Amino acid sequence: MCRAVVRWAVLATMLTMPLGACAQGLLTNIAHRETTSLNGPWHYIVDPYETGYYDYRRQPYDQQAQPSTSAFFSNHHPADRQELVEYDFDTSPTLNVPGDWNSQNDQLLYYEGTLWLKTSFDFVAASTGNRLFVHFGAVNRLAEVYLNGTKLGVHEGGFTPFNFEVTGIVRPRGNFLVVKVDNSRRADAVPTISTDWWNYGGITRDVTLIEEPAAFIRDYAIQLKPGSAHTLAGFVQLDGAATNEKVTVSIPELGVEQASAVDGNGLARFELDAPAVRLWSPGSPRLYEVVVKTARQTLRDDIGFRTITTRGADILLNGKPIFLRGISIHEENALLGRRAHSEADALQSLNWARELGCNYVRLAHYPHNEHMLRMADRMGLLIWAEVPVYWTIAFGNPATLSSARQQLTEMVTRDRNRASVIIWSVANETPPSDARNAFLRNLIAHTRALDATRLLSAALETHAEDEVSVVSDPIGEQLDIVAFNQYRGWYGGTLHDAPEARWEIRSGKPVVVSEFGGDALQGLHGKRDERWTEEYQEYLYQQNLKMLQKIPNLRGLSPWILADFRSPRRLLPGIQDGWNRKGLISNRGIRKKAFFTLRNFYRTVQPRDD
Ligand code: GCB
Repeated sequence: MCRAVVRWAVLATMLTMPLGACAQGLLTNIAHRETTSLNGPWHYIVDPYETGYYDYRRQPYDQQAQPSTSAFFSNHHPADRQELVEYDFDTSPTLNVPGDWNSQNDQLLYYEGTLWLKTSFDFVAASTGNRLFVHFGAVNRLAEVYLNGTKLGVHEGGFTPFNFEVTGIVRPRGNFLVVKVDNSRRADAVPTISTDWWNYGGITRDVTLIEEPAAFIRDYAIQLKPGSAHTLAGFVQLDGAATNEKVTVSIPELGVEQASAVDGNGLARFELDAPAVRLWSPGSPRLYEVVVKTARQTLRDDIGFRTITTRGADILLNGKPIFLRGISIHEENALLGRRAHSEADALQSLNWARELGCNYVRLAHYPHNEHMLRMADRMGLLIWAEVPVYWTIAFGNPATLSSARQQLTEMVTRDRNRASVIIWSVANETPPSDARNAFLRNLIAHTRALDATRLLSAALETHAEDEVSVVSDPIGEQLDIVAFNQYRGWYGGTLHDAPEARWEIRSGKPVVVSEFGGDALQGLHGKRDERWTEEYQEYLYQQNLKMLQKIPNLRGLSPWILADFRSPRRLLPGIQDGWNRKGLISNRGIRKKAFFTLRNFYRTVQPRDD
């Protein structure tokens, strides 16, 4: 456990490591484990001056200092009426967890900094030998976690899960779990200081207490073996198991089962021949119950099997060429103006995408919550998943690279059993330079080592050469799909002659246009050359679609964006008012004219069997 005692000698090393290195081996498939939800109202204290470390007077990560009773995580109450204690969680207000703080209290709309949250719970384990873990779906951005005054560890990265073991710390009654959340933007973080989305702070996804046997199934992967349409291959990772402990993987519906023994690290690899397997696709999103079993535990999951490859300029799903009819989505409930976190939120976004005629969604610009991926598995939507390596992050900084690698690891570990995910994306609009190219090459190699079965991409940039739009990013060579963002008619270029525009894409690979679009205030009407009107946006879509269809290798689109979303960069009064208005659907849920333009286009390219 990454518990408190870290000496100064190693502190220097720690500073160059991602803070999240303190989080432990990730438990996956939380939905099907023995769990107790710690969601609900949590008491909170807003702490812009870091008073929670009061008279601790050292840097937050100096673990040598003894916690004083005045530190917030000690949750101390005065022993008598003499004692000075200047905080009290129990009489402080509450915020709902999961949930961002910005949308729950008007005074916190723009708040960036530290906020402490506390919940209390009683818990009696089902068996004394069992192990306990506390799991967070995501905390934006830097979380420091304490249980009953003991520091469990820290995690950095606002969109990926983490857990800490709490065996021996949980007691039957009166546990208090305190999380210091800091959402300050930082130049060396991923993402960095400047983004075009709201920096929602807080415990934005579920918090769960998990009870496991002494040796338990921590993680597993099962997919079609590359090159095969019926051999399933993967691994099971046990935690706390003795060498040779037996584990079986079965799919009862297919009548297949394979027993293996774990090695000294608790790892077992397996292969299963499943000749009767029916492949998952958007037209037929078939999921099978997969059962992973040891002598002490049975863990179930619903998993689909499909292949995703490329051949020349084609993207092949189960061996057949496919066109990705997509849309980009932020993790936001547009109608409520808050971070999305529930199944209902996921259903709203994905139903809108389906209404638009999509078979594919780009989950921008960071890993979304697991509901989105599981729902997409069930609905038959393909997914582009990405990490927030966005714009100009500190490419030369090793700690920034570690943070990006860690977020990729957590995303792939959580989602590699989801059939819907076909593309891992390592970056968005990152201007080429030696440092950036080396950074992305590192991420690409890392991602391929984590998962060799999916396609890799990144949203690249274009540049103009003699009136020709050129895509020639050297990173394209390392990717399976060359994707780029372009904003003809919004940030540059004219619309009337867009269909005649010349494009040069220096690659024979499949091309996906990962973004195009323009703002429209829903209900504002005018001529098609009047910015901010629905007619302007409609014309922009018409002309861009005509232009982009002429790109010979075009195999997909994910225009920007499904719904209006909050962004502090978007300030024009009466039009933007803190919202990026490039949505095809307004924040009141009303479809703009361009929604129907794109829907009609998708109808023309949709094959009959999909
Ligand atoms: C982009 C970014 C996206 C922005 C969008 C815009 O290129 O990738 O995050 O929100 O443009 O609206 O400018």
